[in-house]
Amino acid sequence: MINPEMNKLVEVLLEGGHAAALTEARRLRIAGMASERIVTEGLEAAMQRLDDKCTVESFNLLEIMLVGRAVSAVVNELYPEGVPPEQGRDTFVIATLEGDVHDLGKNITKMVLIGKGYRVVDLGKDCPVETLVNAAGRERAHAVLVSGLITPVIPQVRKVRSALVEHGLGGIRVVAGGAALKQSSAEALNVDYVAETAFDGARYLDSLVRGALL
Ligand code: B12
Repeated sequence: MINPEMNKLVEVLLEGGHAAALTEARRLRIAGMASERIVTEGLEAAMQRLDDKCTVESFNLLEIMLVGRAVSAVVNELYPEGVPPEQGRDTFVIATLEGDVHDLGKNITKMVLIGKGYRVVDLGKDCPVETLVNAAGRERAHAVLVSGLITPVIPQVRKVRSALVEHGLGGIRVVAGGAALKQSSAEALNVDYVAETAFDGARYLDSLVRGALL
């Protein structure tokens, strides 16, 4: 059930209208609504609706990107300095690893997670495993997320867990996604989960957070 106060925001977000979403978020703030509630009850509700619409048979990339852009604009408006750690539900570090310059899927995953109220530290593309692991420690990440679109990046993905263990961060979950990785199993990639889509990955992370396994 969507909080009626959030109806307008959810509606304009799902239309991908980022200017209208910004106007509505500002109106809610001026009316005294806390940023955290706008994220958890407004943005998250919009992401849930989008998730329900996006099945394997019906997956509209442009629509997802437009909604994602609108969600990002609202998050930037609410938190110009980034979501503070104490307000984000949990922190995830995300990257496309060294050798791979594809980043559209990573960016969508980041937007979906931000829309659900998580704090996401984005290390970009072509990122060395060492940089990813250092950031996971520095940012006290609850999970490390890797996106991979080309097969040659698979050996890098396989290194992530052992690098985390070497840094004393072996308890951090590793989630993989992206066209080249979802053809492999979690076991073959040495990760905890391989996501079919950004929403599937978000559901997996939600289930860990709900079960307080992170
Ligand atoms: C766009 C594109 C490019 C763009 C990338 C632009 C950018 N900024 O990303 C450019 C032109 C730069 C490019 C370059 C190359 N590309 Co290219 N590219 C593509 C293309 C057409 C689409 C990829 C894409 O963005 N899909 C849309 C996104 C949204 O989908 P996605 O990443 O899977 O993400 C979804 C999920 O998987 C999930 N997800 C993604 N990551 C993660 C991570 C986590 C943690 C989670 C939970 C979920 C998740 O979220 C998304 C939404 O659900 C594909 C073909 C294809 N049909 O896939 C080839 C493709 C990936 N490219 C390919 C190749 C070979 C290359 C090049 C090597 C070409 C060359 N010879 O130079 C270079 C790569 C150079 C390098 N070192 O990386 C091959 C890879 C083959 C392979 N298996 O190795 C493909 C498959 C084309 C092909 N059929 O040959 N490419």
